[in-house]
Amino acid sequence: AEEEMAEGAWLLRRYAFDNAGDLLAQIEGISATAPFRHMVTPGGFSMSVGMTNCGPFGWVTDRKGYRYQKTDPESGQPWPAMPETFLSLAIDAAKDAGYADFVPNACLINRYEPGAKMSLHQDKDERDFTNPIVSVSLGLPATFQFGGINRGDPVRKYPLSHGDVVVWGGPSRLFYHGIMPLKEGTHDAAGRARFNLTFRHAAL
Ligand code: MD3
Ligand code: FE
Repeated sequence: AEEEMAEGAWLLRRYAFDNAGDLLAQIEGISATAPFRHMVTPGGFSMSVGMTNCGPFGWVTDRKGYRYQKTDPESGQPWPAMPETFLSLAIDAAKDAGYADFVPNACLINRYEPGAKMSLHQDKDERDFTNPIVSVSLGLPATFQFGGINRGDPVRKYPLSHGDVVVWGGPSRLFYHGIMPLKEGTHDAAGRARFNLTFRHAAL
């Protein structure tokens, strides 16, 4: 079942459902090497979402700004490798949504515990906005907010559940989006958390 949420944005419901157990086990392995941490924004606020990365590049924020880098600032080591299952899932989903040449080189892993949220923002730290972003939701459900190209555009809400995949390309690539505070709950496979993988092409 697929739905076009906006021009270029495809919601592939339950696309990753059968791989979810494997993806969660890989997240556990990655976070044993590169633990989830609450990064600080340039404005000095600690994010409520815990984050880590895998792949050649990782997204980080600190007082100096938002950027992609090859090493984990906590350890100075390269980020853990991107598992083959992550890479093939992202490539397959992008292809099914009409983006045939997408090969991600960065995977940000977000961990939401009840109460955690992500305020309305645009993803514009990448170099080439012709590449889509692929996102995979796992664990507890969340309410996703999806606006438009301007901050003041009307916002629609979508539930995102365990195994849902969204491919964001075309005009939607720069649309404002966010996640409402996670509701309390326990998921059978993921526990008291929601995980989101975002696959991107970070640098040329
Ligand atoms: C729409 N993450 O990491 S995934 C992020 O659920 C982020 O953790 C949210 O926004 C999360 O930047 C939302 C859905 C998503 C990801 C990237 C997008 C939606 C997007 C890029 C452009 C437009
Ligand atoms: Fe985002």
